[in-house]
Amino acid sequence: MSASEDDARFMQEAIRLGLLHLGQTSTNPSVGCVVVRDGQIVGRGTTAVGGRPHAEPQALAEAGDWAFGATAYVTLEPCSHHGKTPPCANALIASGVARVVISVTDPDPRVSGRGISMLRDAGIEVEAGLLEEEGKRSLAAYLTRQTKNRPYVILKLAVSADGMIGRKGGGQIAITGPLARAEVQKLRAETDAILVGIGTAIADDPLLTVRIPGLEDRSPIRIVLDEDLQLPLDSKLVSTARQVPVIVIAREPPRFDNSEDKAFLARRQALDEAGVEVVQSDPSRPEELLPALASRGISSVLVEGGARTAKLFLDAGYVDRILLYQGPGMIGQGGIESPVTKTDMPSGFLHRGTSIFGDDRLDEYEREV
Ligand code: AOF
Ligand code: ZN
Repeated sequence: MSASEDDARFMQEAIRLGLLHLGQTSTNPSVGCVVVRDGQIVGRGTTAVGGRPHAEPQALAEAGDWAFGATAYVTLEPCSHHGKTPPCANALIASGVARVVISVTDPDPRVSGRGISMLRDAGIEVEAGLLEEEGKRSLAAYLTRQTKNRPYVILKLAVSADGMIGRKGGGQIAITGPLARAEVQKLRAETDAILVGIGTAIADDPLLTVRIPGLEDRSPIRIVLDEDLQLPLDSKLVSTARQVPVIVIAREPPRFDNSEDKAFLARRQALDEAGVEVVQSDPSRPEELLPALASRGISSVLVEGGARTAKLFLDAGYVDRILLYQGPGMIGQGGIESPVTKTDMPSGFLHRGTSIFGDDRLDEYEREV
């Protein structure tokens, strides 16, 4: 195997390690690192759950003395700043590694190129940009928040064979089977927040948590776009708000003193008392809402329903990835048409692949960058 094939293979492993804590590292990206000496992996690291320690010191600690003269593969440029932990560039220098291979340079203004110069100044050979496209995909949430001041938006839709996402006026119907549903829960576990519109919250009364055994503590924040605060106090979302946070995005509190306004304020207080956080931001303006979520440290949002909410984000051009699940059943008369189907995809999306989950299929699309 040639040196560059080896490099690619080890970077692939670093990317795989980085993906392990996706959605679990708060505002920090989930970075992967491997330390390789004489063709053998001697240390592995993933940014810890919560964001610290970073990946490199963990991989170096595992490598111990074997790090001397070794090559470190990192998915993101090692940090150069004294944040809550000392700079990873210093840790690499102190370990005696001879070479550092990086996939993606860090847009964080505290780093952006300084990590690389620190390593080079210390006489370490540095290469950047290996498997950059894959690296960027693994860090997409972090990179989007850093460079666009908004979270990375994933739109998930489950459509019937005749292109419907549900039935008008009717609660939850199973469009996909248990395997596809488990896959969606895994995706929730890797995302910072799930978002639905009030229509879906009322019609389906969803829980929007992760129930996969072993991943139960990985439920993301749940967000409801609810202009008039119609979310029922006895809904599953509200009754579990103290276990898994719920944020309701509502219109400005009223300024007049009529009965309608008093009712709005009373609903707000009741939600507040139930542990739901009410955030004021126009729910029909994703251009305001998304930066507000980014400033709370939310780097990725999974939009799970319904048609109106999906269209809102699609029309505003904020959807980065579409996951289109298709079940075998038909809904027919009275169905709610999906805003997106395989044959009617908004322009600018590239088909990334198809997977099969039992009787269902998943097509993934990504915005062209
Ligand atoms: C690395 N390795 O594993 C990660 C890095 O808040 P702090 O002090 O932890 O710093 C967060 C910043 O550190 C973040 O914005 C990004 O620039 C970098 N993340 N860097 O060397 C890692 N997760
Ligand atoms: Zn670091």
